[in-house]
Amino acid sequence: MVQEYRNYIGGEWVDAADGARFENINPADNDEVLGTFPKATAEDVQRAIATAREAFPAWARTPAPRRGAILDKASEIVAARLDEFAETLTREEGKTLFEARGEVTRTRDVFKYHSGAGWRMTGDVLPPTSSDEMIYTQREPLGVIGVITPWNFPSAIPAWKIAPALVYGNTVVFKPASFAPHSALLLVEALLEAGLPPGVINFVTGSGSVAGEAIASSPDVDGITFTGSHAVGKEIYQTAVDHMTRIQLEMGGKNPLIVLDDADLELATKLAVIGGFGATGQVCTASSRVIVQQGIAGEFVDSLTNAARNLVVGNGLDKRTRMGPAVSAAQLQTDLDYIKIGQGEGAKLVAGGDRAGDGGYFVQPTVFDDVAPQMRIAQEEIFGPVIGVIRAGSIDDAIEKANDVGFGLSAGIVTNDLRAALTFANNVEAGVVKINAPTSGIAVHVPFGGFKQSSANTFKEQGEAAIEFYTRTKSIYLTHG
Ligand code: UN1
Repeated sequence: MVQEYRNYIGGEWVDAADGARFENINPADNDEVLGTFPKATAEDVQRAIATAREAFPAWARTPAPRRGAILDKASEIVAARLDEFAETLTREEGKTLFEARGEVTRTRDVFKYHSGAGWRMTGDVLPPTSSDEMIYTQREPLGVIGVITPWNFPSAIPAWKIAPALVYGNTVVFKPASFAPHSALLLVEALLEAGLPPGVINFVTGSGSVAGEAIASSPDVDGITFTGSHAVGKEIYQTAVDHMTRIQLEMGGKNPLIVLDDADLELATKLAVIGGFGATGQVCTASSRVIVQQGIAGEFVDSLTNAARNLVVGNGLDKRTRMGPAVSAAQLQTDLDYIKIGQGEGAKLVAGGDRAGDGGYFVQPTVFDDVAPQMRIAQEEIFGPVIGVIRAGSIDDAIEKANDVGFGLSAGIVTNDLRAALTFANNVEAGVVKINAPTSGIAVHVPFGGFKQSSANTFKEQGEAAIEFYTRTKSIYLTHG
């Protein structure tokens, strides 16, 4: 009997209004149905929003440190259930158990970090303009926040949106991606067990076109935070503008890793493998382009090719596995389509290029050499384990090529030349810069967000920057003369 999970609306666990459900499938073993989840209707989502609105005044009045204490408790619950959360994540999303444990550890840390933000919700006292005046500012929560999240980090991304939303006094309507709803449900369970009052969080699963759209088009939602594809992000933005809803969008990337002639070959290879094939390339900070200086290019391509061929692809629960499957049949098809496109464009396939193994959506770690900057595989986000190597001359040429895309999320360089590293850091168009480190992997206390088409360029998330999106500032002039 397949387990039937429910949504959480208005403090109750409920089915969709019309009873419709969808299946959660294991991408590494397509015969395994992990459970079914409600396909929320627009009406269900509207009820979730109404409940969040009702719960808002009392939650906003709860002292911020007390709100933070609930997150602190939730962090401890995540820590205690880490193995279970990680295994659930691997089963539904496909990443290796090692990667899943890393992600759930991040969730634990995000809750812990933001729990302290309750003590730091400060304002300013400003100089008076007359002798009988006092001027100060205070932070207030925005209201109801719609949280729409992707499947690739189904635990950490919702955590880093929901934790600041709650600690700053907002209530939440949370719509996770349909390919990994169980990890999302576990987060909601942890928060409720930690003592979050009913109605403060509402959990609705279902399609983006119905449930996501109901959030984006609602006049009763005060802020929407979204991570996902550029196409969907743009639709949400266009819909939300009708009500001037505050918006934060984190979208795609086509992140470059530059390898200079002086780079340590072993390090450069390792960073390309982590950045390009980590989580099966399904990371918006993935190194999908490696821009290599001519002097080291031959050696580097050999080394990367070798590493790609030796990477063990399989079920993420198996300890030998270094790369799991694509998340879905559609993502696998996209990966294979782009591999064909790359071949058609004249790039040189040097590793992978095909499906791997049976029973799941496995694809080989793939490397193209001789990629030209304007090819589609060098411009469009594939979201799979496909690295395109672009050869460059000088450092300036490498930086120019790095910037020659519509996206600007993350960018890395491998070099021991301090001057080159700083020239890169100052001139690359990206919100995150990594020197001798993988383009993917970010710290919980550091502002995160992209430039150009990678973001709405409105608000950063994570760290102390999160307060800007999740609160509004009131300026108070008090005359006491
Ligand atoms: C990371 O690089 O550790 O969806 C996180 C994504 C990004 C998060 C990347 N928003 O892949």
